[in-house]
Amino acid sequence: MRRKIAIIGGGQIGGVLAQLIAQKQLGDIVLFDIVEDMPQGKTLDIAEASRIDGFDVCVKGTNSYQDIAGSDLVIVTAGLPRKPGMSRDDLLTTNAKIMKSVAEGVRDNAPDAIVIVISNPLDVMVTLFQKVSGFPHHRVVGQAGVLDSSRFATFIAWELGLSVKDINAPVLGGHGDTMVPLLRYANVNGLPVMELLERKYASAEKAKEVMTAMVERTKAAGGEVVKLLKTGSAFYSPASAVIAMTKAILNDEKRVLTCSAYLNGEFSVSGYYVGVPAVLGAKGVEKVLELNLDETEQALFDNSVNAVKKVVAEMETLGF
Ligand code: TXD
Repeated sequence: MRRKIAIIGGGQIGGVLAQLIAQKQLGDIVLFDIVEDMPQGKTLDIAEASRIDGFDVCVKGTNSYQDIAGSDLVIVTAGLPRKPGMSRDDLLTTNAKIMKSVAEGVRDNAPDAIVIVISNPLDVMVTLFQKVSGFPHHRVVGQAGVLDSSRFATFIAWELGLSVKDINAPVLGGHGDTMVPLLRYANVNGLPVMELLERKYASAEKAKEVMTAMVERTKAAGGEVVKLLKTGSAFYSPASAVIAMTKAILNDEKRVLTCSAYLNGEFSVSGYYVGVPAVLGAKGVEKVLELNLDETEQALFDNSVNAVKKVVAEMETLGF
């Protein structure tokens, strides 16, 4: 039987996602938005490429939550993006209102779905979706780490002149300015990136300087794109990141991907969604994999968790 995938929010990310899902034939698609006609227009446009791209899936645009009934997977992209000068946390008030209504719509119409949330501020929006929907924690997950890690890997590939395919560069923590790129774990098919940098520059000091610049660029990478686009935020790469998670879930791949997952004591955190390595399969988040963090890394991770906690508390004082 074909899978059914609902995308809530048919804006920049939602549109690219619908096209990628169709081209990859991952399932039938329902694109929902509150804006009248827009999701219908985008899906018509995508469907009319089916003969050219050779895909057979149904692509439907809608303004009615009833159309998402029976979805195996729901991807939530609804919410405003940043403008230049804004932090992700500045989106809290507006996007919390949107997320609450989305969670109610999904809860009432697709109660058995696994849900990937992508709207910002990410970890807090995942928290809110789970709270309002009442879905089990393992069925609600956020996308951030796949993209943040890909950004870090891209900068390392450019620096070393090596294929990005061979680079693993985990980024943990909340999806904000405090995220934690793990330079000690960054490797090129097992070879530590730090060692390759030291060899390239014949200087431990210079290697550290170059790595620090890449870490800082990774942390600010979302803002770098916002500054260039001026009217919105990144959308191609976030959509690609969601595709990796979608495949892992729908094909029960057991991939280890960094995502915003609910922590129940792992990494010494309980009761919060934060970016950590997780096993994604048919049940959603099947396991959180812990890493040994040294003192500095744990301190950076704790700092990032505290930043998430602060915004969750702020959201609660707003009545959500
Ligand atoms: O890696 C990540 N997690 C992210 C997240 C990377 C980049 C951007 N990220 C965030 O995703 C961004 O900060 C936003 O919060 C979301 C969506 O970004 P996008 O660029 O797709 O924003 P758009 O183009 O403005 O699209 C949002 C759509 C738009 O069509 C609105 O009409 C719709 O959301 N919208 C709603 N849909 C359903 N229900 C409600 N209530 C609603 N309100 C607005």
